[in-house]
Amino acid sequence: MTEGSNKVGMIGIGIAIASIIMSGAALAMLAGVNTRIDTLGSQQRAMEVGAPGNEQNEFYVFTQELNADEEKLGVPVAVYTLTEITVHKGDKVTIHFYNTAENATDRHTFTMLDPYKMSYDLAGGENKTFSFTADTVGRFTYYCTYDLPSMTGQLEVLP
Ligand SMILES: [Cu+2]
Repeated sequence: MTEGSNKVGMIGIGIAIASIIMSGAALAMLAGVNTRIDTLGSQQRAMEVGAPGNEQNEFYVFTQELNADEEKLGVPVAVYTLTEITVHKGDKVTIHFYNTAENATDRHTFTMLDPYKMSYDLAGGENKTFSFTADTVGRFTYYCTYDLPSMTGQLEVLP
């Protein structure tokens, strides 16, 4: 919950995030290195295309404060830059999680409940890389314990 000085940069990013929310197509494009597959099966899977320099199933998640008055809105205005992560069962998923806040006291977490139980709690300026195996199919929410109900994302594990 930054009250800091980097608001100018946040306006642009806030607009970008709003655009993403408004455009499902853009969201799908930014969802990670994996192309979203609606139809399942190994033939479809072979069509997945990654971005140059990225390993498959490797994702970068940054924290971001929207340029909005938290008090006035009555809801936390922190979000994750990546709110959809789509992988397949058996994939090794690697996440690079960055708390971009300038003040160390502005903490954010990347937290999931069972079956992907984990919680990484970072001070402002910290980052953490972690991996796990996507061994359970389904849709699972990741969230920040400090900024509920708004700071959430979805991990989708396809068969
Ligand atoms: Cu947070």
